[in-house]
Amino acid sequence: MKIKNYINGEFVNPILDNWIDNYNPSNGEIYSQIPNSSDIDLKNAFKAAKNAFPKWSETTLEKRSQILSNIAHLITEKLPELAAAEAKDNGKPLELAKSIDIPRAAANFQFFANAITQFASETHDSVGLNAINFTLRQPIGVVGCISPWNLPLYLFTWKIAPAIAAGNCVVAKPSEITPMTAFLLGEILNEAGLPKGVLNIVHGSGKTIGQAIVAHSEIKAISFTGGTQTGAHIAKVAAPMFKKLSLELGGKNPAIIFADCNYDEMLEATVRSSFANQGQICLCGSRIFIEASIYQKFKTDFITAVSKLKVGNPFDSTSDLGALVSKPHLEKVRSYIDNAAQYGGKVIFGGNLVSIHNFESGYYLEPTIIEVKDNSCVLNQEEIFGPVVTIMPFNNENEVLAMANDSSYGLSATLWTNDLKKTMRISKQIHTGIVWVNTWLLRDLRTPFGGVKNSGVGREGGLEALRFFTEPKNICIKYN
Ligand code: TXE
Repeated sequence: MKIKNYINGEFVNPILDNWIDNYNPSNGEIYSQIPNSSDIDLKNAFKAAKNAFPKWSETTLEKRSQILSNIAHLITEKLPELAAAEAKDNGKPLELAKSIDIPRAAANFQFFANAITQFASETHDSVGLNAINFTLRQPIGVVGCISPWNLPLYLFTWKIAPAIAAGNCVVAKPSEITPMTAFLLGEILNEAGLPKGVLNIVHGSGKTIGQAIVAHSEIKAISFTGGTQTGAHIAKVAAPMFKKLSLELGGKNPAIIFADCNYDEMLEATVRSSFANQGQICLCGSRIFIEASIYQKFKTDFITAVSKLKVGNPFDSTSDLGALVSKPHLEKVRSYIDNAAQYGGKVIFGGNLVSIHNFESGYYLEPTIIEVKDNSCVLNQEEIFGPVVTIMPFNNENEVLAMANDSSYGLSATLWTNDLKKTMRISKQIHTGIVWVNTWLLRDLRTPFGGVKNSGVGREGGLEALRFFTEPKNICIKYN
């Protein structure tokens, strides 16, 4: 099967007829091909977007909102088909795709369908000067959206929905590792009545078509989610052109567990925050710090709980963990486990490949717990991005705060305590963009989302996303 580019509302082959193999991680087989798009394909996609912009940017908010709502409804209608495609393409459990990925993709469109009707701008009355200022929030024009493989449709739509809601036209590129649901979205866009050219989807490798989108002189804003190194490279290319940039990058998120927390809730959530989606979520808590007085108990209970997780083929409804996304990624994750001792860690649970009956060539790995002694070790400093967490004890609040902040990343933190003062002190002092207290991954789409330090720049979510995808213009009128 061949996936096609979606340009100007039509499905087209790459002009140079170059293709990339697409793997099914659950069994290691090539099951489709995707366009290895070139500059020529980008030229066509850009042209379609540019042509569509004057009309789309002047389309009423009600009409835009209606179309986004249509898209949301169609995604919901086609949930079984989209979830199955996501599980096959990514390796994640089908149940997870059904309950999280696809519903969230629909929610992204529905949220911004509503949000755009409430997006207002400011006026400033220059009292005593007989002048009034008002600020327009105008769409930027053609913008670029580049998304990763861990939550394919979920993150792709998280960018696209606010971009088009705000009146922009888009050239978007999903990850070449998980292109399928973005491809299926094209059909939905047509059915929903999105005018031709408003959203164009080009497939291919980051180094060619991704790079070309970022380097395109007339694509004025880039929203990117992916690895920190790629983000740094994108910033380097885009900065001299003064593009607007929103970069959502990696994380090495601390989970801080105090003895005074609600223990059972914490344990259940910590298992999820460690291993959901095979640990391939930028928000997973991968450095777990436990107050010394409950460390031994936690260690025993955590191992017991994790040992109950089932690694299995993604289509088996009893699988808690599916396959990792690709062979190179599996190898990257394994190299941390294999070198754990050298890095000062001790694997206390898991660490082995798993062979699944009838899916023997898939990329399966046990959920893995490594005990470490020092937060400065490689295992606590580098993003592993797989089903691997570290645990270590701490003695007091200052010590754990210092360790939590001793990281080049700053995306999110999870805090488990029932002490309100401690909650406030730590939440204010921790260097992350997001803090969850007594919960994990509870998302309200109105809230700002993003990180500090090497976790990126800019915020998406709610009005922040609409601000990113618009350019403020102040108009000052003098009257006498
Ligand atoms: O991501 P890439 P990779 C982390 C995780 C993972 C590491 C590398 O640690 O192991 O990043 O993953 C496109 N110009 N995260 O290499 O390459 C690429 O085609 C423009 C965290 O798979 O950053 C894809 O569409 N685009 C993360 C997207 O960037 C380029 C999720 C992301 O891929 C490009 C994924 C270029 N030069 C990985 N090079 C998170 N924050 O959730 C690549 N791309």
